[in-house]
Amino acid sequence: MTTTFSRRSVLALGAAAAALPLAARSGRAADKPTIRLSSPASETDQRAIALLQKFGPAISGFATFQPHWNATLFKQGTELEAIARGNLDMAITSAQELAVFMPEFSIFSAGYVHQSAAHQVKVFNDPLMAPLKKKTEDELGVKLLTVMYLGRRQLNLRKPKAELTVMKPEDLKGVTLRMPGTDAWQFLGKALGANPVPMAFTEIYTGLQTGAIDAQDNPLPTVVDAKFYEVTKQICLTSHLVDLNYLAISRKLFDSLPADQQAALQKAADDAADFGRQNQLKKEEDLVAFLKQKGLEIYEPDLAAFRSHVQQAFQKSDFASAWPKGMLDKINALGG
Ligand code: KDO
Repeated sequence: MTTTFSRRSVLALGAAAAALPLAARSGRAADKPTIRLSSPASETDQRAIALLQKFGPAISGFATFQPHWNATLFKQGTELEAIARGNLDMAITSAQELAVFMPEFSIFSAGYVHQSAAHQVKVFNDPLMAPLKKKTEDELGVKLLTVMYLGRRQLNLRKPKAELTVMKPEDLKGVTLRMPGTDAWQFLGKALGANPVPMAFTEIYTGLQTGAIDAQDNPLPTVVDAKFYEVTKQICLTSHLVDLNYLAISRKLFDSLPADQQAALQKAADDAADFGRQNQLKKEEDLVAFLKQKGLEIYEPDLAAFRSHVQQAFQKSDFASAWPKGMLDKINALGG
């Protein structure tokens, strides 16, 4: 079951939570706060490893990092609301979840916009992001610390290639493709040519195993980490979204820290993101061979057909009308 929440209710909560004294919000000891993060990712995901090995130790002098993986603390898609309410301190959020409150973030859910991990970093650090970051802080009470590389999303299907070969969007007609629950995600699934259905990340394995869904679209490192290769037969390398997450923190918590601790926490976030990015990029290279050894058929479709189909769908969509004028051109210019 995918949980969503109304924009208005959470924005109102954001203002309320910002008024609460920090200790009351988190129940933390006044001296060394415990910073709780909730994520649907597993503890062996490269983003988790990076936070455990780099972020936690780097802030341990002044805060205790307490991550909760596999959506065990908050369901996927409810973390931003939890931070806005003052019930959670950090999350690994996404442009698609932010787009629920600020439609302009949907520009990063449009297929084939970001070209690479390096492009993501350039865009996140470019002045074009300033209004989006400010709006996220002002309206949600959430500070976007840094951009994390999730990987290139690929089509991962239950059926073997002999039964279903996906070369162009038309081949996905009638294929039930699980996508995360927000509108922007569902639209991407539709833009690919499939029949998108909402399902929480933690339910994908069973969905593939039982046939409730025909396919999912996570990057190769996730296919391995979540063992989706055990219940699927092929991967069609659409690379339809060079996907990212944002490491997010309660603005109230961040602002409560003295300047030196704010700087240390920011550096810890950036260092962890860099560490995770390099490891995730290496895994993406290495895992094609691993997955072929596991018996999966891996092939490239007609990328031009997918790119034009997806880009045209987004350009004509209501999402595009929410994108700040000229922003797509600026993003493209940063891609080189
Ligand atoms: C997913 O649900 O497919 C997704 O990849 C969406 C991402 O934004 C992120 O939430 C991710 O799941 C989780 O971190 C699990 O890897």
